[in-house]
Amino acid sequence: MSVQTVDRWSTTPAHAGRHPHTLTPRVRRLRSVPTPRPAGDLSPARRDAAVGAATTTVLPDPAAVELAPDLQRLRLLGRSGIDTVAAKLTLMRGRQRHQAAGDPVAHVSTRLKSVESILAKARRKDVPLTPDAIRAQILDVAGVRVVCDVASDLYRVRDLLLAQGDVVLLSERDYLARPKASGYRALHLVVEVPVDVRGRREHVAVEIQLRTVAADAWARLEHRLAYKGDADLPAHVTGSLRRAADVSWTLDSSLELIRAEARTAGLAIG
Ligand code: 0O2
Repeated sequence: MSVQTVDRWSTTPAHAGRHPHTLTPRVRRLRSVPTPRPAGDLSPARRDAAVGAATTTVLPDPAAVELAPDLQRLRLLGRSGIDTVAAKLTLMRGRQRHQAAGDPVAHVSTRLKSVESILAKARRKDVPLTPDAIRAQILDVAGVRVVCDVASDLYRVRDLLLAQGDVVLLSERDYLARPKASGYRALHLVVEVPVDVRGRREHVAVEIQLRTVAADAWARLEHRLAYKGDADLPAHVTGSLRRAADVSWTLDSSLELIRAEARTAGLAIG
């Protein structure tokens, strides 16, 4: 999984090949920005060069530098939370296969928010820039995305996960029952799971996004193109995205119907 400036969802384990305390490249750069010498110490030629360079230097984000150790600790907890949820999903899928109920999950991916992303979200939501406030209010530092073939399986996975006593539901948003204006459909849960870090038990929030394969394909494209309004999309592209959201819902409904018909006909689905 990438933990660089741009957050990415990935099917590889959250901790692959990284030391847990490693800073993101951006924060490492921020911390290594040299303190400028006062311009008065320099020769006139060097002073001119320094002034020119100073106008192009990107100043470090003081909050990122100040909060980096706490946010890295939050990310470390988040990584453990992701591992815990991923392990529970693996166990649950194995049980379902064993009970011949069929694995409800097509694939799983995970994402850990970068320090920059956590801070950006805290600022956007007016969360005070303190470690406690960020931990209490930014609940999607750790993300697990579960993609299923059919919509009813999203609820089945939710129920099976929550049936495990130590998975506590903090909140649920059903964008399947009430799609977003963009056409986005998914079931979002924020759960709390216990993790043991250096002999201490902690409870960590993990956001679980459950989507169908069709809704996931749509959302990944829409996220790159339009989500959060970073780009002004031409009206015909926005229109096509809207229509594609409807088509993906039609596909999901058809797949659901086929599965119900197969069950009624006593066909094994596997
Ligand atoms: P990432 O890296 O994909 O996780 P906010 O996070 O402020 O946008 P909120 O209220 O915290 O919103 O949570 P919400 O809207 O329930 O879910 C946010 C996440 O759901 C986003 O995460 C997206 O992954 C996804 N999402 C929500 N709405 C849309 C949408 O309209 N289109 C698409 N493609 N995805 C959506 P992040 O943080 O954007 O990034």
